[in-house]
Amino acid sequence: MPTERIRIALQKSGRMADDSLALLKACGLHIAKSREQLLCRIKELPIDLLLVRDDDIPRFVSSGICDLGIVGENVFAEEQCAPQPLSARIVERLGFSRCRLSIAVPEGGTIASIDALNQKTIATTYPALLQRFAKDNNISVTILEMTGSVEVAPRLKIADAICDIVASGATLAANNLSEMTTVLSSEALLIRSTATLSATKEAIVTRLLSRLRGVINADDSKYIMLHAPQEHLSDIIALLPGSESPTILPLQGIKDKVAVHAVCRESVFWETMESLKAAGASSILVLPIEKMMG
Ligand code: PRT
Ligand code: ZN
Repeated sequence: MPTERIRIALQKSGRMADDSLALLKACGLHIAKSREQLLCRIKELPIDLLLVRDDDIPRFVSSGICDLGIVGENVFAEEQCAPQPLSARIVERLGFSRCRLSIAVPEGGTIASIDALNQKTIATTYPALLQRFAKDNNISVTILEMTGSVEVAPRLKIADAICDIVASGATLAANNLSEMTTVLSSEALLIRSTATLSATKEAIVTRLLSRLRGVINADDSKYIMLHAPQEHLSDIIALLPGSESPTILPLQGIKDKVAVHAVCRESVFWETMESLKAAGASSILVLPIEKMMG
């Protein structure tokens, strides 16, 4: 009997495609991929990748065509906000493709508050999320549903405001629009179907998730090494951001100093290094961590 394999839905091309593949690669899934292929087989593990449009990913997962999917929170939340939500749930927040769904209004216009949006027309590709926002804010809006180029709607006088994805803000600025409020903060998500998987498939998912969490945690963590005078050791350890008990090692031929090694689970900023130096630390090294487990 052939071994059961799990199938993961990923964006084929677009803003999330490269980062989604890079994350899986960091988990040891090597993809001999030609972008034209719809289905890619992973050699090392019983996993196949289905490369599709991002909009189709939640449905592929909820219907069981795929067991997992990587999709933007904006796309997933819009589906879950619709009258008939899908049978899929979030397994892990992946930290890339960060953006926000925001309401933007013409610069220098008359709409300066959420209340002022009442009875106005708002163009969007996210009608369900916009409707929920209006309800939560006790306003009534006319939703003009568009499939793209939402930012041109106010200039065309077909809408008073827009509700669209913003990342750097450059698109809004180029269209003389200013961001008024955030409807949803978004990042890439790993989602799965709410249906029960076979024990074999569940074991593959568990193994992949453990690797994935290892990569995500490692991304936020740094390995820090420094020399510390014995007399200031406790002050220096207290300055290490988000570290568990550090390793203290003797230094050959030096009695009053030790080497301190620690995994810091938060970013190590220049300010932290300056404070460590001011507290007496020397030879401070901050190294990236590729993978973590346990
Ligand atoms: O072809 P397919 O349907 O798969 O892709 P798509 O064209 O629908 O989506 P794509 O590739 O543009 O984006 C995929 C996902 O990336 C989105 O669903 C978001 O989760 C996330 N993401 C991150 C963004 C952006 N940043 C982004 N800047 N999605 C869209 N934009 C667009 C936005 O619509 C607006 O037009 O970029 C413009 C705003 O960008 P700034 O930097 O000018 O503010
Ligand atoms: Zn899309």
